[in-house]
Amino acid sequence: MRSWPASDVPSLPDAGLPAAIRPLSLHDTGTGTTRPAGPDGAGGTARMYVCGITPYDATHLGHANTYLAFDLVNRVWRDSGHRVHYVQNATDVDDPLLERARETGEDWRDLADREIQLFRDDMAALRILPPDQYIGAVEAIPLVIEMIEKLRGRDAAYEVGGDVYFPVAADPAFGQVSRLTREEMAPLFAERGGDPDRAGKHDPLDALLWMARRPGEPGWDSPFGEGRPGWHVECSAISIEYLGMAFDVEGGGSDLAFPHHEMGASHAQVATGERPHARAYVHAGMVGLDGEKMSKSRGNLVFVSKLLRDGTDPMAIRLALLAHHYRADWEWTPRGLDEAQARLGRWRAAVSRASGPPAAPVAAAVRDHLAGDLDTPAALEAIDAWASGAGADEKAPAQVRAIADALLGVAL
Ligand code: 5CA
Ligand code: ZN
Repeated sequence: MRSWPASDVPSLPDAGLPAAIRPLSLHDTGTGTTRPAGPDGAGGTARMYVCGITPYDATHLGHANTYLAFDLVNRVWRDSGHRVHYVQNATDVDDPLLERARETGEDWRDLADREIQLFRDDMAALRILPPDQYIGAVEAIPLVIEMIEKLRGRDAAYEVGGDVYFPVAADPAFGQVSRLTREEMAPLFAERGGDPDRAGKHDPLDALLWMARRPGEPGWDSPFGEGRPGWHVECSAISIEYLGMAFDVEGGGSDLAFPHHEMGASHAQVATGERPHARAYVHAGMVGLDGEKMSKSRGNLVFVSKLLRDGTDPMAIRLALLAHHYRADWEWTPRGLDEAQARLGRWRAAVSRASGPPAAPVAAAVRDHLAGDLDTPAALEAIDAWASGAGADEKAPAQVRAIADALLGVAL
């Protein structure tokens, strides 16, 4: 599918600032530790897969927060001299999308196309850098079929009433992404799209790979009958097709650690006989509203497109999100947006001055904070401190503008 337009990323050395030194460290759910993420050594291409939307409703601030976290990963890697190979999917055929289309009487394809376009527009407005490959589940069906064939060849697929399942027992490393006990897995599996009670499964946690066509639903031909892909195998197949195994970061919100990233890793590891699927599994916190996680199914949403339509500056939205650490769970409030708007005003006024305090220490501080698991609240404070100080450096305002743009994606 088409991706979305990229905003320019200034080079800080071109702006007269020194090159970055400290490599990026990120918190990896798979080990529970914060450790270096990205290619070993200088240069080299960093490889990242981030799970995309299920396009049955507009982008809300929770989505925006998650994509923003991985946009920072992208920017910090680039600033360190890496090229970044970034892949994202869109789950453009799945139960919730088909359900919504049924409810409203719209064709599921039209619904998906419209919401994906809205998502592209929102991402471009928020200056979130686009993936190099933006791949829909429907266009990935041949890859999914190929992967299920590989799993079948390794005795890691079985049939229940025409549907095909993955036996979690096939992967000795199962559980190593989320590090949950089976007791902890069971309720999450049921809550997040799994079917633990389906009769005939070998293990309640076994995951659906291929769903035989249901009446009134779309289906595609395959060696295991007409049907459509399961959810986890979609991301598993797309990620290894475009990035290979052992790519640097697989990302998403914390609700994807289990079962989604766990199952995707097991599918990939069993299908290829290699491991790991990703070198780090990185998860952003959940943004809530009125005491509950913002979610399409709960309907407690603040849409990016609505804020933009109402005249909110997209850079204020970006700053409101950056004011929280990406791994924190937090609540969206109108006050947070007002504070971000005020901060944006202060920063804009400061970079419009004829001079200011030197920018090199600001670059060092912002880089340092971001390199340590994306500590954006501290990075924002470093720019606040510069903006509230006075100085005679005439190059500094343009340099701080470049720092905010390159590292934080905030256009001043
Ligand atoms: N299509 C799948 C991934 S393959 C999916 O989870 N789609 S989604 O539209 O439900 O979510 C897209 C991304 O936004 C996921 O990474 C999810 O973890 C994240 N997300 C969803 N709700 C929130 C929220 N309230 N706060 C933060 N991130 C969220
Ligand atoms: Zn995914």
